Amino acid sequence: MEDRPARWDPHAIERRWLPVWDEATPFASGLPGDERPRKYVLDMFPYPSGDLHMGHAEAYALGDVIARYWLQRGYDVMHPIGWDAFGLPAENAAIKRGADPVRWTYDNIEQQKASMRRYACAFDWDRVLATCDPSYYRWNQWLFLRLHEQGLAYRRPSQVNWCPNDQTVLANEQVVQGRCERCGAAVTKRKLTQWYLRITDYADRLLADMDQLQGQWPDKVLAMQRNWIGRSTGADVRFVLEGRDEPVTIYTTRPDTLYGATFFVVAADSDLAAELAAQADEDTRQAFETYLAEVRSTTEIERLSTDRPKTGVFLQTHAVNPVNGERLPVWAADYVLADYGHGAIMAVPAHDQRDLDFARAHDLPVRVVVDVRDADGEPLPDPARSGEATTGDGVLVHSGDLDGLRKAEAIERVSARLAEDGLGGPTTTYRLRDWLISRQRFWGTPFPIVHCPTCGEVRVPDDQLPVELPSSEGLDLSPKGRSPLAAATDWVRTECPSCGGPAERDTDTMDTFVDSSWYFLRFLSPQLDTAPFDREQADRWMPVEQYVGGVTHAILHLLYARFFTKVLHDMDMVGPVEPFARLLNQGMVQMDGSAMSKSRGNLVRLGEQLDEHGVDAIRLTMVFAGPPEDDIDWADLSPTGSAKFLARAWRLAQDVTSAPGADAATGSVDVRRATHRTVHEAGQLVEALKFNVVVARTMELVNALRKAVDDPAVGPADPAVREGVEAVAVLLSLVAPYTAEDMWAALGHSPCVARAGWPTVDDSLLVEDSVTAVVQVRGKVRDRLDVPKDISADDLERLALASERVQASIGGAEVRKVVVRAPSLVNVVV
Ligand code: ANZ
Ligand code: ZN
Repeated sequence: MEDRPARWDPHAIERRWLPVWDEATPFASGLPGDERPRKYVLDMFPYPSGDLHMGHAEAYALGDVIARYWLQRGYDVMHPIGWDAFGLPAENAAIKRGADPVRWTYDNIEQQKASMRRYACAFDWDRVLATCDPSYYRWNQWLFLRLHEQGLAYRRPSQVNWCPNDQTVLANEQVVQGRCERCGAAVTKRKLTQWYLRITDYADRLLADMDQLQGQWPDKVLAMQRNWIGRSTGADVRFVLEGRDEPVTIYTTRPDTLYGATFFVVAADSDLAAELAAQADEDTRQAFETYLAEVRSTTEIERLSTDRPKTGVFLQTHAVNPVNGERLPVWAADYVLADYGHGAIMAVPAHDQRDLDFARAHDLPVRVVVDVRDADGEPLPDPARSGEATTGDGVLVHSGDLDGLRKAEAIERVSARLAEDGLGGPTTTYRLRDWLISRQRFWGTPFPIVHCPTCGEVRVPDDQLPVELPSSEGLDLSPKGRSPLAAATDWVRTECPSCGGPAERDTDTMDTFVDSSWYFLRFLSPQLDTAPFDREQADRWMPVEQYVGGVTHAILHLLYARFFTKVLHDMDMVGPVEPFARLLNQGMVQMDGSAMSKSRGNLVRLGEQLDEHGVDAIRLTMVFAGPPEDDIDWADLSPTGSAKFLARAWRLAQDVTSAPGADAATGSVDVRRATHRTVHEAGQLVEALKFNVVVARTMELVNALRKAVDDPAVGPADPAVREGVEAVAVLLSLVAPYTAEDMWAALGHSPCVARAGWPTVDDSLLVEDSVTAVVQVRGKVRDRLDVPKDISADDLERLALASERVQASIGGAEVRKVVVRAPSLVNVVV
């Protein structure tokens, strides 16, 4: 017999079980011949920026509960991990410290991997991938070529968001309140030729397919996706501009207000504004140029804000209202955006607040065309005087034959008529823009495109993939406004795949969101070298059953992954149109009320916490802290308390004296009830993602079992106690795997407890067989009776009337009626 330690020593049991698990690989998945049903559980893969931090510790503890649960329930669970390994930090480390981005990245990956192993993450270590590996990004390039063939990837010159500090292009999504998401520098605009993916072609499906996610993803995330796509329905209307052959189209959500248009506005930074200004007189041109320079330095957020003074320049020309022939002065202004709708609007100051502010600032007329009333039926004050535009529903006035119609009817009528007359018609607009994927950086996937002076843009043939990055040695990676790859002249100079003549490689690299848009598919067959992933495996595993990750990725990553999945579906490469069936956004780990950061000085180091309290206590603390989606504050938590609980649970396993396999049915029924109820409820709670409650229930069971062991009437030899402690070991295996494994061994079992199997629940032990019946006399409660749950009304009435207390309160009075609601209530009327 092996010597058992006298107390729970977290570090000793960590040392003891890690090598055993390395051998046993309990989380290997998708092995040939495995016929268990499958589940794909996925944690968002990390960026290898350094060692793991408290945020990772929380996320992986939560993901593990789910993966380990389904494994116990008898599923073949795929729970892979990889690294989102391209991106700026590696490159910045290279610039600052001369580090090789390749070395820097792989060193960090090794460090994180070692920490994940120690943290006992239930990952399938045979599926690991890193996106910076040529064997991965080769398939980024392959997918890009397929998109390019379909016209879904294209290049065009455009005004792009430019970070003057990082010297790179930013997607709209990466501009937060006018500033670079990474470095905080004020973002400016620049004209560059860039690669785009045509995600706008999928706008409608990205919206419609959200029906499948309703109730499975957090509502908040669905709302954010919806807003980002920003579907708006209205009408296009064509206006003739004096002195211009081509009419100009505007987009409006309120075609019913056409008769109320009193001026016309074009976005100051649009081509149309420049064209109209060029035709105006010298003074106007001057004024326009000055104004445009100001506008260029204003962010989109500022431009759209309602409480800014409304500035603009009159362009000395007029637009003709197609419904009544009125001449509307044309202005250039910044509150109209060049890239929404058509970059031009009809202004209806009576019914649009921004138009009204502009009209009042520039003395333009205001004409009410919808009679809007308040709740009492009184007309709202005249916008021209009140300064408040009336935007609600009402009846049309001053609007020709629309007069008397309500808003919705008028919208329909005008839209239809515009379409008949070839002047526009109903249309739908989106806020979503095509996805800009060019980056002028080194550490990313090179575009598999060659620019040839004769053939133009030529795709690199599939059999020449991957186009590998050159070595960074000797390259100046510091930002210069063009890609550092351009300086790798030997790499850039190549042969045109089409004509064989001299040509140049594209020197941009892809946004790393491309890498993460399909990595969940690569996990299915990470070594495959004939395709990005295996269709058969995709059929077997997709969609991901449960995705776990931070709410910071609520919009972009999820939108792009959804987009890629739809494209791959259309290419017949994957069945489902949505990649992630369920989504859990874990909360943030904070310290003293704010996000942990070095500069704030409130950083809690995971390694130190693990050294002090042990892995299991930290994992348990993370899971027990609250509902997984809530933020947690480390300052409020008690890893010491968690450790104490684990020691108590562990001690129980040491105390059990019955032999493995003892027949629990011969043991204490009360103990068995507690065990079976806890296991039953724990299963439901895990599936409802209420992991903290699972821990609470497990704690209750541990307390009950401790009482039973210490109770001479039950004692450590009772087989029901063994059954209970074994159940605790399995429940704890979801959260505190080392302690659970050690308990399992103490109970006489061999590893791994992770694969022990979920205890079978005996339903008969779940039945509550007695309930409390309340007996009232004259409306007052006089007694409470413990009665069988299925007692009949007659029996209950007899029992109630037999009660001494009930008899005492009836006294001599005559019983007029007895109302019985079995099994819980008896009402005696006297
Ligand atoms: C006339 C009108 C009358 C409007 C009225 C509103 C109320 P959403 O709902 O967000 O899609 N608009 C159109 N293009 C614009 C641009 N490029 N920049 C700024 N504003 C633009 O907004 C559509 C409405 O925003 C459109 O309907 C247009 O103003 C304005 F009583 O047209 B509306
Ligand atoms: Zn060529």
